[in-house]
Amino acid sequence: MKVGKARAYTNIALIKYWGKKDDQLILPMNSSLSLTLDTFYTETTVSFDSALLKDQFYLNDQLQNEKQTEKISRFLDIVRKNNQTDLFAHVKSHNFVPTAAGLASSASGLAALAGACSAALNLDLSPKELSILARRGSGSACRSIFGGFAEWKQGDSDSTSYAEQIPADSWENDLSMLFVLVNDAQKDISSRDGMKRTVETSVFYEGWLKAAADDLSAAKQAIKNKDFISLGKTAEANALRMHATTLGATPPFTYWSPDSLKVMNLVRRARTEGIPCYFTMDAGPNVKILVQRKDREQLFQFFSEYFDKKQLILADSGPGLKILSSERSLSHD
Ligand code: 2P0
Repeated sequence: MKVGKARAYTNIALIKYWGKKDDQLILPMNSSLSLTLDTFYTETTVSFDSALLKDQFYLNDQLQNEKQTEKISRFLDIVRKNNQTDLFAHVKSHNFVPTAAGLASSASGLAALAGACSAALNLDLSPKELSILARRGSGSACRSIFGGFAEWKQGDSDSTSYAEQIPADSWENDLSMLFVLVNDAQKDISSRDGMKRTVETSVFYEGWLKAAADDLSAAKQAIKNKDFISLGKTAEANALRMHATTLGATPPFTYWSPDSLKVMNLVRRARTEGIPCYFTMDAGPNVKILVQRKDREQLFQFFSEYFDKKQLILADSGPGLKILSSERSLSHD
């Protein structure tokens, strides 16, 4: 039996990944930039075992059905093919999220799985190689190999599309995010389906690509200058541009709920009241608010007047992938 264990933290994109140019290899249409956070993470143990007749996937101690296991098995197939093994695996994942609010992230999940596979098979992969491997499971996972700021350079092939840490002289430790978990009655459109429909049909997609390239340059410059206002403004504009593309798709769709709009307006009001903060949103109705760490409690108080405290979660900048053990070091777990 070959066993490996790893932990990866989720990341939130400040410049969004939205669209693929290769669905199979998961090559993105644009480069993206993220902040890894410390509050939400996944721990995964992989055991490649000759006694198994198929892959088994347990999430939070629940055996997952065939459909839920499919994404994991497809990823394991890539690992098996790359490493000339035909062993099936037992995969045990725990998502650590403060509430059962549907914040389970494919970014932390697939990054942890890539790390655990690398540990189990003693692959000795570099961070760049781990990022490439994680990308094959889920695009955003390639950024969770790194702590702090990461840039996923889109590249144009399997070996040239990977994330790198953006050195920021520890400025990332001055930043926090407030998650506002809002209710949503709508049926989910997965990010995978949403971005595909947008690339194929949105009349706004070309504009998105042009803006995303400019936004990325502006965000990198803001990080270099440690300019919070500039980074926040750029991230907020970029999120709005991404979400605008969904309205130009056929059929049109949106991830926003009435409460998402309420949070966006409150963020604008918080700014006028002297708390610099900026929102971003992903493929769902929850809103994430970028704020300087020194202001995070004040922002929490501001929002607790409008939302239940259970709907509010603060996160700080988080670390990169941690390999927790491999076959020979299980006792160090
Ligand atoms: C991001 N999102 O940059 C963007 C913004 C959602 C909106 O990456 O198909 O789960 O597995 O590559 O990584 C979510 O998409 O999609 C995502 P796949 P993934 O964070």
